Amino acid sequence: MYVRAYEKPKSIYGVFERKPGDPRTTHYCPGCGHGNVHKYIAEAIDDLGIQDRTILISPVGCAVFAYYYFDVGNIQAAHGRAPAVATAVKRARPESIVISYQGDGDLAAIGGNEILHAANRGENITVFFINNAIYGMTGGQMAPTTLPGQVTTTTPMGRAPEREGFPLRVSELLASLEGPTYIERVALFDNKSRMRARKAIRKALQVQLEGRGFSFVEILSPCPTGWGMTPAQACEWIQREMLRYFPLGVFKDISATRPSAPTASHQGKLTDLASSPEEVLALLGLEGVVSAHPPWPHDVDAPARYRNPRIKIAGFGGQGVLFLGRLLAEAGMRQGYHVCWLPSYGPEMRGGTAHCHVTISGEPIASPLVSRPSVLIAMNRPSLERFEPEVIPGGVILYDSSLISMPPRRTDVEVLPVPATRMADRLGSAKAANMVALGAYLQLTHVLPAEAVIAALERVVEDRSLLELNVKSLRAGMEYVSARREHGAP
Ligand SMILES: Cc1ncc(C[n+]2csc(CCOP(=O)(O)OP(=O)(O)O)c2C)c(N)n1
Ligand code: SF4
Repeated sequence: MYVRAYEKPKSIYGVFERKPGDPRTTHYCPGCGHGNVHKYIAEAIDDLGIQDRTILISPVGCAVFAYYYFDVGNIQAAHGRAPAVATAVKRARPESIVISYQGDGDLAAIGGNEILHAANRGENITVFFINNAIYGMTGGQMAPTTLPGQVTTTTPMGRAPEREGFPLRVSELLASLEGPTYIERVALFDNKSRMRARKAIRKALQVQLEGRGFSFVEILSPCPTGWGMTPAQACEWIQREMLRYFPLGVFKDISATRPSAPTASHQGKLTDLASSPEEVLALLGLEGVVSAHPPWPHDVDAPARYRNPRIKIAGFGGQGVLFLGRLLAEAGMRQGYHVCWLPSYGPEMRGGTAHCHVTISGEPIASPLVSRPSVLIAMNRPSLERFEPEVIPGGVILYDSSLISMPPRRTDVEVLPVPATRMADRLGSAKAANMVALGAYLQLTHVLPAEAVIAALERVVEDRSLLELNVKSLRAGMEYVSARREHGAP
């Protein structure tokens, strides 16, 4: 009788689309530990019967292509951010099994902060940390885990602790926190150590499955290419050199005593809050003010070219550009649109630009970033100079002509100069220039009724005289555009 003694885990694809020429060979170098770890994770997923609900977050590093191998839900995170993404996924979908898969550059260098806080919060996620003491993908630079004396492309004379510090023992560091449940360091250098790694990987997933909190397995893993060794030499090097700095073992395991909480209260709460539009509105104090299920679009008055604007608002810090953006977004929300407001607190110089991104749309918004705005509201010259090139052809540039003497150079956009600061100054305070600009924008495009903005203003501006000044300035901006039109301007 034929008995199949060995079978590929179901959770690993049979062919790897990334390599059309040789779709059964991985992109990893011969002898690389990533392959072993992939196999052990996939076996554990199969054994635990969690393939349909596993979501693997792959890092930036050699494992960036993990999604070509794992037949599970996959997300690829920005460098070092996998624990943050894993946190979000787990909290949004507590029933899923979430794996953060990271190298030592990704986890211990650029992502050092992320892992510390995810562990400290005791997120019910599993992190597999591939410590190969080097940045493999980028050609063998020093990592935080590089050994003293180890030669890398950035430490050609060997890592000197007095210059580059000591290797970071991440497992020991995390085990000192209260948050984590299970932390173990394993290695891949012979069959016995590999079987130990396999067991630890399985246990870590089991801990998560039972809802017992943060589980973490550090795997000392060969990188023959980065180390300039054969696969066999790399295994010997782990045993001979790495174990001296990175002793194996369980550094923390309270899985037997930590209560099982599949929807731990701190995770459940967020999910509950976000679970219905009504609850989101209640959270914002807008229940009864905005319909949770409005019909849209409302912008029947707006000419087609102005609809669904993607807006960038920029000016000096203190000109109220972030507030202007928030107000627009809230007014849009009151009208039943999908909206997004993203402030940018860049490392601007004093006197430079502060800006925000606002999207108002009849459709769900994929990205909060507005890199090609259809509307630019520029409140000072540096902002105009910086963002004018980004505006899409046919877009709108509205600028404060009392502060910007050089008009935009673009001829393929609609330009609206508004002496916002001067007008606001005459009305009582130059600080209300943002409202003049907003009024002008609304009157030009009709994307939102002024009443929606005034309702939003009433909610956030408590001081009566300030509210009056803001409303007056908004109306002045609207009248300015109407008057221009009467004088023949578009
Ligand atoms: C923001 C950012 N900074 C730097 C890089 C370059 N980069 C790509 S992978 C990597 C390090 C990868 O090393 P490691 O996490 O140890 O994974 P390995 O490749 O060894 O598996 C770096 C620095 C990048 N892609 N993005
Ligand atoms: S460079 Fe190192 S970590 Fe990357 S695939 Fe090759 S052996 Fe593996």
